[in-house]
Amino acid sequence: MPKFELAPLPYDFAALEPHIDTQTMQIHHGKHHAAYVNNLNAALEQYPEFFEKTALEIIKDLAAVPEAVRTAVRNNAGGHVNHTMFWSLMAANAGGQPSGALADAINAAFGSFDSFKDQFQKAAMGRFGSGWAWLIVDGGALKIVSTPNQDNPVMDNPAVTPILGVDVWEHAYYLKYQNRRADYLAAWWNVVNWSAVANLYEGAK
Ligand code: MN3
Repeated sequence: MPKFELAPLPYDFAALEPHIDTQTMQIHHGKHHAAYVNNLNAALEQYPEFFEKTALEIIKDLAAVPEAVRTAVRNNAGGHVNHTMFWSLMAANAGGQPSGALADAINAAFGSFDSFKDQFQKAAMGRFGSGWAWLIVDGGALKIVSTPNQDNPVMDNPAVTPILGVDVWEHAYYLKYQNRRADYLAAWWNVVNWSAVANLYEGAK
């Protein structure tokens, strides 16, 4: 069975400058994400039947994972899913605002795009320690949630679909922003790839 693999970053390490710096992207992808993939493969070595599943399928049904490796799989399959998604949700020359059905849904759910940004940023700032903030589709409705560690909203409810997520682990921002998570988040909006978010939204509806 093929093991899990680290896909190349879908753009140059410098593509998100000056908002996300090159060295952070190199270490975040080449060291942190790579470690999640390697640790996931190591955890599942004795249970190769799980290599027939996708990482997303695995984290949607962690109860099926043997207890001896369940925490390692939760953390590392979660890390693999979360980071693979995170890279795809950023791009060079991105940012701005969503359009079309996604913009309409955000306005309907949160009042306005600016109000959505405020609420999303609050969720990201309010996550104590390491974790993520997410925009998810839950039963057709848009909701903002946050998770600790490398947890993903599908671990609690496999029926939801995350369509946007931001990594608020210090490894995502410390080299450039040190302890200033708010500054990182303010810059991060400039690299959000709204067309990728809209595609996930269309698929989730
Ligand atoms: Mn990370």
